[in-house]
Amino acid sequence: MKENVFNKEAFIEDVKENVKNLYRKTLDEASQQEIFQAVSYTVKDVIIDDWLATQKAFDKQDPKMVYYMSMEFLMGRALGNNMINLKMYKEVKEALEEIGLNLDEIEDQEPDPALGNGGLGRLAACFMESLATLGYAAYGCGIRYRYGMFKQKIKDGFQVEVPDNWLKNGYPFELRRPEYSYEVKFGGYVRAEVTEEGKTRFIQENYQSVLAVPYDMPIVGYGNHVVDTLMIWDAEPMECFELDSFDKGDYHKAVEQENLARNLVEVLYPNDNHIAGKELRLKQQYFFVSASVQRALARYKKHHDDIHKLPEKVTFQLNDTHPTVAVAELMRILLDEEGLSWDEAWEITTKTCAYTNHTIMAEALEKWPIEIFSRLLPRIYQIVEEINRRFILQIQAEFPGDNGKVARMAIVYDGQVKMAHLAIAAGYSVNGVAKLHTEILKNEQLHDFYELFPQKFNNKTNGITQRRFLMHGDPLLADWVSEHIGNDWITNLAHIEKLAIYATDKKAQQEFMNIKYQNKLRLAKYIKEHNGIEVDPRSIFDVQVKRLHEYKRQLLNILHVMYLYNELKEHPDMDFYPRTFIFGAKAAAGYKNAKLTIKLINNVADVINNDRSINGKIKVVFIEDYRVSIAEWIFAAADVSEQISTASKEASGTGNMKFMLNGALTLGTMDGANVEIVEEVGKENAFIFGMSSDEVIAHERNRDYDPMQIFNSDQDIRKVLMQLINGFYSPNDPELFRDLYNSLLNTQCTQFADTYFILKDFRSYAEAQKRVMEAYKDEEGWAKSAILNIAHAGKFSSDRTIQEYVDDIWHLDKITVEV
Ligand code: F55
Repeated sequence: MKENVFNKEAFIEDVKENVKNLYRKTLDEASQQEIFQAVSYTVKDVIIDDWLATQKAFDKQDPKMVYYMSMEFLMGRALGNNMINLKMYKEVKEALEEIGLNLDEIEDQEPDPALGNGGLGRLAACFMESLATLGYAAYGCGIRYRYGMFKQKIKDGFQVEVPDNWLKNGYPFELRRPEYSYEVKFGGYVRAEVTEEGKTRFIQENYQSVLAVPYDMPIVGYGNHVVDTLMIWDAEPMECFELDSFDKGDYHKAVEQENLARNLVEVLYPNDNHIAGKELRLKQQYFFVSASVQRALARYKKHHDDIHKLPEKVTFQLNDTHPTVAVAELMRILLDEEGLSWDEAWEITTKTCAYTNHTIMAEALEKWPIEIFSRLLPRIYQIVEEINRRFILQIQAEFPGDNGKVARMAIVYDGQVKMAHLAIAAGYSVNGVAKLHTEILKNEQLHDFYELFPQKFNNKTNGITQRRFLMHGDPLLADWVSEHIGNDWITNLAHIEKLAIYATDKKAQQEFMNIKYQNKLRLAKYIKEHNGIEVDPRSIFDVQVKRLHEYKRQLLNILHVMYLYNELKEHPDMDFYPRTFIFGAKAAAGYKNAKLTIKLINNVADVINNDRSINGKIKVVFIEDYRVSIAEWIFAAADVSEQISTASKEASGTGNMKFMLNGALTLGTMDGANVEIVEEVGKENAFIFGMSSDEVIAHERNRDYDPMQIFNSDQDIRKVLMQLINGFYSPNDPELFRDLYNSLLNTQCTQFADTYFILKDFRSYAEAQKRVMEAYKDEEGWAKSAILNIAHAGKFSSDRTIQEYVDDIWHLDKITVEV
């Protein structure tokens, strides 16, 4: 295999050419944004050859491929990671430096493509990168939202949402592919027609349609010349040819159709773990799913003539229920367009689709009112009804006389279409995203389905890509790791275990702490520039960054900060190690308590940061617009990783893994993948607290938890809670935080108070925080634990996760790309 031999001069020449052709400028006249574009096009030139070669390899080697269907791909910036995976990052950095350009500054010009909310979307991005790196043929299928996740501004402590116009300067790493466009139909009605052979055909009529046009983005594998493809669909108006034949002169309909195309992909719904149930969202789902399934089948048929063998070459992985309508769309195409019988079509569909569950939160389970579903997708609804009819027969045959089962398991019930039930009935695999999560699915939430289909259920613990979250985000640490154990870890993270022998090596400990200090300086500088707050890089950086959600309990964290501050004011000479509490989080735009928690964090920050009497011992920082690019720096700078969700609620978490890989210690509950992190690194190298998931589930079942008892018996907690409603942190509006207080202590209705057990876990959390402080004072002990965390992070590579998907679910063939 030919290695990419990097030629500095040629690269720089190419950049200059691009600046000239794109902007009619010389390099020194060009802006940083223009230089970013020019460098990106130069890098894209390199990628294109591998991309072509990969497609050739697909054609020749005919591997089985996965279509990873996801409403969200939270890719983060591409330029830096593409260069890393092309193994040219350092060379380009040097070459640019020689002509007076700074690569960090250039990378900083790229908008973060934020076509996702949080964990689920970022997981999809990590999976694509691992698929390419491991040499598997994969397509990511998603939506090219005109506006991604909103940008967050903090004004007077409140979150303000600003549209994310990520395409405004043009995005250099995408390729429009109009030749692969497909029509997608909505609405109208279904007419049944009997053919000459006596078969019934179903024809959708009087529908509106849009043209789905794909944009391809390259997914570059690490050092293997494999370039997979993320295809994201844009919606364009149809060229009205349908109107010519059918509704000639229907001006109104033409306008409607055009509006449909315009609105369809306008914006990503900014909710995580919560369903808004909007009709437009169902349209988005069917739109990208229909187009993707059509493209997948067209590709298959180009190379194969027996549609019955589709499952030998194609698998559709459904990232949560959002793309589950794929099941019915595949059935529709097989029945109505390929002319197969129901049994043939079902046989193929149930060997092709597999489903991943990402949450047990009830409010995140997708259900569509029949009225909306059947009006928008009339033919798809008929098919879902028939799947449901047969599924109910199966339930009744398996559990005769148990009507509860039908009520709980039916796909269409109570006026609603239940997407998870459809995904499980039709999928050949159902997986959770961490061991504990999968157990809860089997034993609690999906227990009925587990009894019916035990063989479908399996676990795939999430992972993250070390190429982005160590090599790119933390280059000092990455180089240090390589100096000690070589660089096998880059493509096989299990090898990072070899670092363990350095955990007790004094020199290594010093070097590690020094690297952490450099990363803290980098973040402190950013905080000074963006927040105007001085933070001490020698203080403990205690970090909670993730979406804002009540179950993630940012409120527990900030209440504890309020408590610590009270303690410090009361006992100024108490034993205390300086702490910097760092938060970053976006709240869904309509989520009141989440937004109020952001305001609380900012108000607490204001009071504490400006109280000179505590000598800067506590600082609180809320980082505005938390996103992938700044996340990379935050993980690198963290000492403590806050993973404090109510046990049983966080399906996995992936931030926890990114912190671990960067040598931060976990302060967390036994929830999600924290359980497996502790299993790998040992309880003594983490700070675990709080109720177990079994305890939480038992309290929920028995409804026997009363936060008022805790309020009445614990005066420190009482003092903190009173500060929420006595104006201590909001003198001009003492009632401001009343809703947060009520969420913890609703005096009218104690049963619905503190649903996330914040007061219940408070003492145990505070005690764990004390252990953190004690541990940090012992610098050598801390460094040892941190190094052991890195050394035991091997399991949490998304390469490992993907290999498990391949072995147990997808059964893909590896490809090799010759260049
Ligand atoms: C987005 C939209 C809807 Cl409608 C529902 C959920 C989401 C979403 O973003 N969910 C999400 O991020 N779930 C997370 O998935 C991660 C990857 O598996 C898990 O690590 C995490 O625990 C889970 O909350």
